[in-house]
Amino acid sequence: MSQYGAFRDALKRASEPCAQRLQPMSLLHQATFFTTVNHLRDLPATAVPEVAFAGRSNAGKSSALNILCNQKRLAFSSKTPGRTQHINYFGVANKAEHLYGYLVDLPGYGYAEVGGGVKVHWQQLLGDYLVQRPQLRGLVLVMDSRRPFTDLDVQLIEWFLPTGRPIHTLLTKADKLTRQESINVLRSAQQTFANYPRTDGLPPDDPATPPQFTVQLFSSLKRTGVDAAQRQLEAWLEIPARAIPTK
Ligand SMILES: Nc1nc2c(ncn2[C@@H]2O[C@H](COP(=O)(O)OP(=O)(O)OP(=O)(O)O)[C@@H](O)[C@H]2O)c(=O)[nH]1
Ligand SMILES: [Mg+2]
Repeated sequence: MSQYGAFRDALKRASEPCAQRLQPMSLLHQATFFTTVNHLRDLPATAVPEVAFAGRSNAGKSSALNILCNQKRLAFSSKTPGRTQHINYFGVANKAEHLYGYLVDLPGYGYAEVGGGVKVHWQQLLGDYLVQRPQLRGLVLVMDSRRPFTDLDVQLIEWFLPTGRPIHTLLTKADKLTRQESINVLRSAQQTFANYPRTDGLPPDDPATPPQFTVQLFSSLKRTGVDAAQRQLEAWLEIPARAIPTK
């Protein structure tokens, strides 16, 4: 671009109304810990939207939350499976303290070492939360891209389907796959979801209807897929649109 062209573009940008000069940074970066819940009766009595992260123990839920919120230790991530044993709430608000909603880190399932009583308690807590929480706008299903759709993942999907709410799947630890393996696992996951019927009452064959099930590759280590996942969360929490980042 000529010097004059760059100058003219800068002038044009400066004369745009503020609302059009959107921030590329996600409001999710401002997320803060809100509360930990150990019993359904203690769930916050708020009406704001919630987005829950569910998946097998060790799949990378807490790590994904930390990366999406650009914070090192917002949610506890650990090499020890079964680390998140309660429901943890993180609030997303703007500078004017308008609360858009909560991100909810759920206890992982399928961790064999946890003793009977405790396991039953948190699997029940998880299931009841997912099916009974009217504020829940969508589910982020976190699956290790090397082992997606284990029996418990499928059980969770089938259990959640009758709620009619959308599922966005993160195929995590994509840094451990080759490029070809990533392509294959993404395609195969999309095909698996295409076999599920729509349950949200929207017309299945209308191109204008947004899909109920979406899938993407993700790596907390390499920060792959962060922008796409943030945009899905922002849409569910009804956070105003922001600019497409310039590379
Ligand atoms: N290579 C790689 N490792 C990851 C990634 N995401 C998470 N991990 C590792 O996987 C382990 C489990 O991550 P967590 O985020 O604690 O998993 P979780 O799903 O919250 O586990 P629970 O709380 O037990 O349900 C940790 O050792 C992380 O460092 C990733 O994208 N790439
Ligand atoms: Mg965790």
